[in-house]
Amino acid sequence: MRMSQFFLPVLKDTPAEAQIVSHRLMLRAGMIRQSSAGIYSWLPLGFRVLKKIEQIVREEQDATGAQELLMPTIQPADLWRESGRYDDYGKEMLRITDRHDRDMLFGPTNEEVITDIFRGSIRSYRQLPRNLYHIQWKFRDEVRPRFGIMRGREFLMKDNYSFDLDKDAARHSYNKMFVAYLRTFDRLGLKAIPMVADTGPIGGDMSHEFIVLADTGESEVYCHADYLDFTVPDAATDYESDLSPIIEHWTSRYAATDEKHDAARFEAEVPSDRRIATRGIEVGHIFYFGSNYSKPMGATVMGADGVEVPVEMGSYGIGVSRLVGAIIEASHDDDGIIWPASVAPFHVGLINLKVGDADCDRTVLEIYETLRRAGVEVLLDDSDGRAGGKFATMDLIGLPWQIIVGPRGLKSGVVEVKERRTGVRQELSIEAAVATVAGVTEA
Ligand code: 5CA
Repeated sequence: MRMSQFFLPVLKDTPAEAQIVSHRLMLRAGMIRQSSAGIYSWLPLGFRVLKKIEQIVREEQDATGAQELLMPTIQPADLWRESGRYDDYGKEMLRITDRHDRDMLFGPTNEEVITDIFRGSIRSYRQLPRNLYHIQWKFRDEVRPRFGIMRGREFLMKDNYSFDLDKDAARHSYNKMFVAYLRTFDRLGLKAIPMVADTGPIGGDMSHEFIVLADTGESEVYCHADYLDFTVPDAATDYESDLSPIIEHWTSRYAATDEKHDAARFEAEVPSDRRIATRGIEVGHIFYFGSNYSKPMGATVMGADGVEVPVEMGSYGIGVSRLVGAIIEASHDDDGIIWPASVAPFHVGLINLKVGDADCDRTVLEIYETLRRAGVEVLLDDSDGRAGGKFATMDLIGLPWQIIVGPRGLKSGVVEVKERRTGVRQELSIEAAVATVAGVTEA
C-alpha cells in the first residue's frame, strides 16, 4: 500500500477528550473516529488490526472444534421474555419497535437466539456436544461509555455457546474454551490471567474473567505474581484429551476480581512479596450456567435412557474490539504504538527520504515489490514531506519494522533498518534488509 493513496488521517495534536493512552493513540494514528458517544467508525488502519485479531480468535476457536455461524444483531423481544431476562436487563438494552409494533432489540449477547436455534434442530444426545460461535457487533447502552473502544456502546464480540448432555461434558467444554483463551491472548502478545469472577446478568455458578494487568484497566484485581511466568499450552494441545491438569495449574494460585476478592485468603495464600493488587482490562469472560436458559426455553434432548433432559450450557466471550485498546495499553512508548507482529496492520514501513531522486525511487520500488512478492505487507511512504514528519508518523503507527532509503546511504549501497520495539538501527545492503524484515513475518 502506498501512503499517498492510503486513508490515514493522523492527528498532530493530542485530542483533549482522550483520557488513556490507547484512546489517544488510536485517534492520533487515524484508526478510529467517534460517531456518537461510545460508537465508532473503524478507519482502514484500525480495521486491519481488528480483522487480524478476529482471525487469530477464529483460528483458536476452530482448533477446539467450535463452529462459526452468524446470528443477527436485531433480536425479537419475545425470546427474552421466554428466558425471563427482558425486564431484568434494564436500561442497558436498546429496545426498538418495528413498523408492525413488534418489540425488537439490538442484541447485547446471544444466549436466547442460540438456544432457540438449538431447540429447533437438536433432539438427541447423539448430536451432542456442540459448540457454536460468531463474531458479531453487540450494543449495550452503557451508562458511562469511556476510554474509546475500551468501553463502547457498540462493540465487536466473539461469543460461543456450548451444549452438552451432562455436567461432566459441560465442564470439558468449559475447559476447552479456557485453554483456547490462554492460547488466543498469548498469540496476541498479551499476558491474560484467568481470575475467578462474578457472573452478572449472564448468570451461572462458575466463571472466569481473563484479565490483562494495566493501571488504566476498569477492574480492580488481585493475584499471585507467579501467573506472569506461567507457560501457555502449545498448539499441539489435544482438545479431546483430559484438560483438567492444565486448568488445575492455571487456577493453582490466587486470582480474583474485586467482586470475588477475599482479603483474608489473599493474605494467607500469597506471600507479601508476590501479591499483585492492581487494575486490569477484562478481555474475555467464560461462564458455565447449566440449564438456566435451556430449562425455561425448553431446549431438551433425549438421553440414552430415553428420558428428556434440558441441555447443559455455557457461554464464552472475547472483547475483539476492546482487545485493540488492550494491546496498545500493553505495548507502546512515548512515540506511539508498538504492534506485536501477529496483529500489525502492516509488517514493514518503507520510507523514501527523497522522492524524485532516481536512485531512491528505483530502490524503494525494488524493495516494495520484492517484499510484496514474498507476501510481506508493506506501507510505502512515498510522500514528499520532511524526514522528521515521516519518522514521527511511522513511529506513531507502530509497524514492527522500518526500512529507510536515502541518497546518502545508497551511495555506499546501504539502507537503514529500524526495529520499532527495540529502536535498534542497522545499516544493511538491500538484500540483507529484505531478509531481516521478511524473516520474521511469522509471529
Ligand atoms: N454472553 C457472555 C459470554 S459470550 C457475555 O456477554 N459476556 S460478557 O458480558 O462478559 O462480555 C464478553 C466480553 O465482551 C467481555 O469480557 C469484554 O471483553 C467485552 N465487552 C463487554 N462489554 C463491553 C463494552 N461495553 N465495550 C467493549 N467490550 C466489551
